[in-house]
Amino acid sequence: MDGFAPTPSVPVSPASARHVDEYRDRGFAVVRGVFGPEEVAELAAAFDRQWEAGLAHPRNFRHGNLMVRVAQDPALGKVVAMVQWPSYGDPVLARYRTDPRLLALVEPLIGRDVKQIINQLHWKPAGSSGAEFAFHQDARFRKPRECYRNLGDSYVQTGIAIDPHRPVSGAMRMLPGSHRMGSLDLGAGAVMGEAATDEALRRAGLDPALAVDLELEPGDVALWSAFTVHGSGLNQSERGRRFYLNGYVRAADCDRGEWAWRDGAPQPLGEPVLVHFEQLLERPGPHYVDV
Ligand SMILES: O=C(O)CCC(=O)C(=O)O
Repeated sequence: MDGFAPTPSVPVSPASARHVDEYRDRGFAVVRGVFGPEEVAELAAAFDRQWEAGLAHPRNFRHGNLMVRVAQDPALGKVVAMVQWPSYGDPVLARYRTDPRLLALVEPLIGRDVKQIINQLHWKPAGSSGAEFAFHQDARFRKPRECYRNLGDSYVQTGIAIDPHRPVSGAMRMLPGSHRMGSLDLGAGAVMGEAATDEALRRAGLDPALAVDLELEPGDVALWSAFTVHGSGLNQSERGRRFYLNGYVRAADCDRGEWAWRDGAPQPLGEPVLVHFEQLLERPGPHYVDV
């Protein structure tokens, strides 16, 4: 596979310096036009391949760290809600997970020795009445706790917009400044498939009026921290909303995850290592899962 030569240090441009300030100040940032239209089309085609492959499964499917979540959407019937770690089997998605432009965005925050603990595709098909995410902090899902140190500043989530993200298409909603509030009680229930309600924010002591819509164009990259409160609503537009998420962590602060860059050099995926699937070593083969 190409693209795995060591990457020279990417200088922090004024645009990326701005994203660092914004990220530290608000707990999230957007960098515009990181990927061009041809690259977005290449990623969109990869999403479509994963969708087709996912629909072939009657139930949730796991093979190693690859996890395909299929769901019965009340309006659309069977849909692929999300795929985790498609990059083991898809060279296009694998190439983007270690793209030097993503390193340039995260390096000022977490350095050049970086592991990856999220590699995930999200779909919100047009007309879906099930694809939504309750307000949450990603920190809740970084388990076992002792494997993740200094979560507040060692971990950066990124999302590449494949389609326009607008309030009407189920854009993310972010709570500026919530990244400084530590772990908040936003409930312990499911996040995927649950509504992002003002009530949940109020219960956690947050003012819903302060929530910000994260509007993205295809090719834009959003970044947010493990404690930034966020959620997203239904896609009520006429077009699907796809989002490619890659979550990175300073390697010294994490005992889990796949290497993404060592001293800035991209690291290909090989045999899967422990990320979130605790039975990886006992049950590495393909199987169906009831979640
Ligand atoms: O795709 C979305 O809108 C939600 C993403 C999200 O909340 C997450 O990955 O934590």
